[in-house]
Amino acid sequence: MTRTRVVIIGGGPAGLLLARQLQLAGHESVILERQTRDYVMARIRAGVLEWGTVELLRSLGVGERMDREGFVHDGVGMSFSGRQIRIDFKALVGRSVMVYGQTEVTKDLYAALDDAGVTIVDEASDVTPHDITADAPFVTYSKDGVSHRIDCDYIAGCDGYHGVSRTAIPSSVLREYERVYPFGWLGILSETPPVDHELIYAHHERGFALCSMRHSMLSRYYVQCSLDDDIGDWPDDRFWDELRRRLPEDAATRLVTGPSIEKSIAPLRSFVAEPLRHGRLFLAGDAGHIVPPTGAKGLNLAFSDCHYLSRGLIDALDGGSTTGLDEYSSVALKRVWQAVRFSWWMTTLMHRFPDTGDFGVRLQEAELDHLARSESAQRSMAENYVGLPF
Ligand code: FAS
Ligand code: PHB
Repeated sequence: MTRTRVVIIGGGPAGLLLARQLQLAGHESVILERQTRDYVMARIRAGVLEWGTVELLRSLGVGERMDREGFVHDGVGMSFSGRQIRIDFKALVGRSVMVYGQTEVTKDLYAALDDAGVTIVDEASDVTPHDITADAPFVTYSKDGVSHRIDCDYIAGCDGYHGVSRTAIPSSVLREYERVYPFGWLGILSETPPVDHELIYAHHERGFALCSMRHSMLSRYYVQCSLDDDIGDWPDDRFWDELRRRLPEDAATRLVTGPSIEKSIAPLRSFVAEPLRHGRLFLAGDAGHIVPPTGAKGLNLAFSDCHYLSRGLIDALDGGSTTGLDEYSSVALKRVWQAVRFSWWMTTLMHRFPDTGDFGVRLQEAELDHLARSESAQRSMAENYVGLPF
């Protein structure tokens, strides 16, 4: 293919969703993905879908397996100082979240795009956007040692934090806002029953822990760890012991352990690039922003970006207004910063920082005590966690 309407760089959730939105509106796109399909499918990442994301996936005809195999959660547990409270999303804001792994969403999107015959080039290397401020941009790439060029109307940079798209925006134009956290998350996947029917976010003097799940016999757990740690420092027994120590007693007693089938350490950062547009190049998802996973926002933000970007692209490709594209960056960033704030709030509330100190711990405990007592504080957390309106 030498010409298409939109070249999408990156075949992760953002790129796949955008291609689906364009395809259903009758517009052609091409996805250029650096990795193999198996590699992309094997990545274990997010686990919680905001309700807006659930409704968006359903509207795009890719929600059927999610509705069959996902778990609707009406609340979440927060443990601290040996006690556990429940934030009841359903009662507080009338909405829930869906526990359904990003891996599964990715599989569902790939299946729908393959069925529709959308062009996805896997193992595309040296993907490079060109003439992004001209009216006729194009993208070059190599595949199996052969160089290719695709002319297009627009380029969507959906290639994640380490992608090429953001670097195509001149440093004189791009402004970056960043906060790097002094710890990481060590995550494991185990074929064991989850410790509870809902997620538990645990604040503990030894550090943060999170109990999540993928289904009734597949649990996902995280403990805060040092950035100096590597996987070799955390044999399974050490992980399970540490997780137990950070959980409330009843949960620790219920915990069913087993061999890890996946283990990884992820660094935590808050990052936003502005603007999310330069000429005919648009950034969506992790290519434009990163949030610490504490608020379960990263994947969901990628989808709200695509919600805004697809509307702008479809209007423009239909020969209509470019207002949606002209407003994309400011509209998307308004929601991005709300998610950045909430993810920062959850992270600073629940983790032990090197400089937290005794005063800082008392502040965290006071904030958690306020959350336990105040319905308005719980409502604020609930409306952010289930997802602010698109
Ligand atoms: P992605 O990074 O998912 O996809 C980008 C795609 O572009 C990749 O497939 C990559 O191979 C491809 N690409 C990169 N450079 C390219 C190039 N030059 N040419 C072509 N293709 C290129 N979010 C949560 O909400 N909860 C979590 O628990 C959570 N855990 C995470 C754990 C880890 C280790 C990481 C890295 C992220 C995690 N996230 C989590 C965030 C994550 O889910 C992202 O928000 C989500 O994947 C964003 O999707 P995309 O924007 O599509 O970016
Ligand atoms: C997960 O299940 O992987 C998960 C859930 C909630 C988070 C982060 C990760 O905040």
